Amino acid sequence: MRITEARVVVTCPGRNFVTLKIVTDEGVTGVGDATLNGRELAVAAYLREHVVPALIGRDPARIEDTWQYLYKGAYWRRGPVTMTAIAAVDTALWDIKGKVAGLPVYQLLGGRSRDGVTVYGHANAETADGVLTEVARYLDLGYRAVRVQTGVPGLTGTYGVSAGAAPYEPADAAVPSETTWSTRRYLAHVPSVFRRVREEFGPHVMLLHDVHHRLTPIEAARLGAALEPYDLTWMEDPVPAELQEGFRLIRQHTTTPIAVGEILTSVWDCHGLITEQLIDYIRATVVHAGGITHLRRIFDLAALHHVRSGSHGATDLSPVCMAAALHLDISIPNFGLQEYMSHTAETDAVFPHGYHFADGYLHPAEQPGLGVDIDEDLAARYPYRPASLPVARLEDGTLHSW
Ligand code: EZ4
Ligand code: CO
Repeated sequence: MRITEARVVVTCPGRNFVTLKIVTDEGVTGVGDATLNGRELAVAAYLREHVVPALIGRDPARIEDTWQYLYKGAYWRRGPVTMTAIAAVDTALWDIKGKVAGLPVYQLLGGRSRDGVTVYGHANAETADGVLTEVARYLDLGYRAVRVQTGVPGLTGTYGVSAGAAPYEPADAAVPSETTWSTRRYLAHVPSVFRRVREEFGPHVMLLHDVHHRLTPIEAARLGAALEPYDLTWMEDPVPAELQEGFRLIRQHTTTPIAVGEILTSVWDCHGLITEQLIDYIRATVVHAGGITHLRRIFDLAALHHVRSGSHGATDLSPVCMAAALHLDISIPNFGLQEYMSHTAETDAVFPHGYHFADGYLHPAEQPGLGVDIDEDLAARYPYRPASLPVARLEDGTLHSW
């Protein structure tokens, strides 16, 4: 079998997605997500100009060799654009291998290690009262784990909190919008929100919180300590992750578990965090960390060091990524949690998929391959719209960490 064509599809059914579709001479096809929020066209060009020409004529069965070829052959290693492009190829090749074998991809990865993939949903609201209503709504839907985010009194617009009832969509303007951030106001507010959520819902629901890289290590240490009475499952992205040593300081001061990794793209970006056991959950994803092949390598390293998976699953990760993530999640020994924000009906229609939610769990599709596809005719009806993530400034105008 040979690869005869690889198409890069850019579409915007409510938000932007980039998808690679690989076609073979025997008619078997595979799909891979290549979406990099706010930088979509950089990956599309990387694929079209530099990767697709090298794929034509290759044997799609050689997944590991193709990964090594694209990674080592580029000379320029790592980074989100490169790793997302490689991920798209890798994911599509696993899809093809599953279809050829007649098996869902998780069977190729060793089969099930659990019955379902525990997911967490997003309870967002401007106020603490509002977020109690949202948590109740998720619990009614069957969720066992809920991420809790609220606005901060005195600040207008907080990242991760939707304006209305719809799931929040942070890439909101062609040129980045600007928000204001105050660490003092934030730290003064968050513990009181979790006190109320625990009082209302008791000890059993798993609660999570995303700091979105906003604090310094000592500030994060203080927040972690302040949240200990409310028994969080994790505190996410407490500090920007470029400086892995920063996590050592947080670790010395709090037992609140730490999750990090949604912007990390390779095992070399997180090996210190993992091998020193500075984190509890690694949130790298199929689409941004080199595909199923490389993410499995990260998760295997994590398994040796008591670190569990907690993959990113916001709406900018397409149903193709989610399908791939679920095959890994169901098969690895050290699965922790999977983030899940359901997509809009328009997105679901462009990406028909076989995975489904039931009783707090997602279940991967049982059909051969990943169990997801892209309807290219429908996708063509939604042209790309430039959309960037916002930036945050301190009250005095200083550009803040992100
Ligand atoms: O900022 O998906 O945990 N989820 C998040 C998301 C990310 C966006 C970035 O593209 O932090 O909101
Ligand atoms: Co996050």
